[in-house]
Amino acid sequence: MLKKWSAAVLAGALAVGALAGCGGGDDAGSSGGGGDDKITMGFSQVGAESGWRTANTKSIQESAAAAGIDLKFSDAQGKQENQIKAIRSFIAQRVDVIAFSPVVESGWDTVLKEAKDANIPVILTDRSVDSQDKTLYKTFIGSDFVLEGKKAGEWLVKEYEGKSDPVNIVELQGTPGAAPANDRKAGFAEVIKADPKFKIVASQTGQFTRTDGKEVMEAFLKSQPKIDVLYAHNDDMGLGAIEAIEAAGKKPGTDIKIITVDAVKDGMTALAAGKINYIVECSPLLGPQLMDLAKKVKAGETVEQRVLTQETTFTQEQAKTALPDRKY
Ligand code: GZL
Repeated sequence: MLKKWSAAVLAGALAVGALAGCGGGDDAGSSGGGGDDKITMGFSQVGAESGWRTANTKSIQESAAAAGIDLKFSDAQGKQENQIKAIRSFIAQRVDVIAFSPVVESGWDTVLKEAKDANIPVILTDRSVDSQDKTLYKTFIGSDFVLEGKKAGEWLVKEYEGKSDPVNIVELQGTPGAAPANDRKAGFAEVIKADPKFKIVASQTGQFTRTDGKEVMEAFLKSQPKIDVLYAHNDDMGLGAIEAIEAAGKKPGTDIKIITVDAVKDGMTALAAGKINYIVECSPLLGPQLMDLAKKVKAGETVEQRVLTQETTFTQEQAKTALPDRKY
């Protein structure tokens, strides 16, 4: 009898131990803790709206693989609600780190607080948020979009130095509410306001896409008696606008000077061909630095609150030289 009892107790103890181990294993596996060093990152991407975004996604996916980081990647198709859903799913999956490029600046505090309460660090990449509570994310790695807008304005001021005739500018804005759209607009306006000959006669979103950039430029060409300059917040909208300008029988880069931002290969090709006059670079190659930051954050190391990406500008001549080596 005693033997039967002890066997039953032993079997029960083993069963309980296994369950606990399984529960612990689940936690350990999903949270990456318990000696399992592999980091799991949940990444929510804006979408696939432009050549820049495609290059950015490639950089993140390739860098995660190279860093041995398990990447759960979600494409939000340009919708904030999809990003919020993805972040909540990452929290439920107990990933080690959440990273995302916020499609717009506002409306993130609630879900970022949920991540903080779940003790999952968040890294912002590419675009930032307007949350006042800086403890809601560990760091933001991306460009200075206001400076990019200023660089575009500074080129224009130099281009028209010494001239007094009015310069009519049309502007293709990025996605409404997105940090690059808000800031590139502000930086450009700040520089050109110094000289009253510069006038933005029309400004409208082209959603960072070629299709919308072309459609809006067609409307500008119909509504504006005289357009001297196009300032597009990214290459893709500028390339769409070039199609509209050529269809209207005008020469892009000559009849209408064009300034864009990004410096993706198609934009640089148009710049080298003289269809764009100046491009301000915005690097999408954020993957390697993001993975380094994720490892530091996971290891509990302190990281700088703001990591600024280094970038430059290109004239038509510089584009001809740079094109062969462009990575994106
Ligand atoms: C900028 C990035 C912008 C690019 C666009 O960092 O968020 O979004 O300039 C892209 O091409 O769509």
